[in-house]
Amino acid sequence: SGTTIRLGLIGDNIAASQSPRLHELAGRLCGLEVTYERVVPPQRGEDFETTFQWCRDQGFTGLNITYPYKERVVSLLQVPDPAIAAVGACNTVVFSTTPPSGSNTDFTGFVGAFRQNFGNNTKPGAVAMVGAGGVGKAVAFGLAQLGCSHLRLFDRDTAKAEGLAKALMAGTSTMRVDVTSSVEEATTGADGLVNCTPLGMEGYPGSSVPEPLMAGKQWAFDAVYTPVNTQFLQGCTKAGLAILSGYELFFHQGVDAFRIFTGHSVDQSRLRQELSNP
Ligand code: SKM
Repeated sequence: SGTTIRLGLIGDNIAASQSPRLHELAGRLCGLEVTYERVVPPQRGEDFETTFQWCRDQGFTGLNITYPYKERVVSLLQVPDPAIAAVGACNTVVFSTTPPSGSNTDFTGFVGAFRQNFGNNTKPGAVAMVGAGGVGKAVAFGLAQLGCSHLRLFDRDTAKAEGLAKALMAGTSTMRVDVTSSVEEATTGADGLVNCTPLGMEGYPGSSVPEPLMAGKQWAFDAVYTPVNTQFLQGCTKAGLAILSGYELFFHQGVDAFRIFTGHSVDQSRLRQELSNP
């Protein structure tokens, strides 16, 4: 038998994460011995940097990084891909280099999920996005990569929306970006609706977009995946929009991270099948 590939996830609120299952199943399908641990700095009584260094010293092969550390981790890393450096957040780290190298599979995973579900040549059109936090950054850069013509961004924290708009416009993309002062204004003239707020997650009931604003749009994506069928996606389904669920992003970011960690491309349909068995 080969050596164990030790992986983990650092985050503050990860008890319900499905990543350990995804990576351990992917390992099994590839004939690799993979372990994947949840590592929670406050539970260890440490700050993020101390926990990160501990993982490195313990010989972890790599890590996923989630809320609230995706931006903070960047200063500890090299980020070789300029497209990912521009995002300003990382969710995937490998320790084989010094400094460790960072990637963002929320970005690549969103692009992959969009193409797989809506077709390789489908463009997003004009998009209303609510929520400009960690995952919002990756999704917004993903929309630019997919050829989105116009992003209309709303966050109730206007400074966050403006910061993201600036970062997007500093990139090479030709996407037009507007920060709006309401959700309603963001959705005016949009083809696609994107929720990148935590609204709809277990414990955060509601929808970032009221139902009357869904009518006449083409498609919708929700970054929330617990539950998969959120109030937002239920409303969009009723209004006749094509749906991309947060589960698709979770799945694709995991497959992309597994490839970065191990060099193996897992059979996606077999992994989906295995994951759907309780
Ligand atoms: O970016 C991902 C991360 O890699 C894993 C994760 C999870 O397990 O809940 C969520 C996202 O932040």
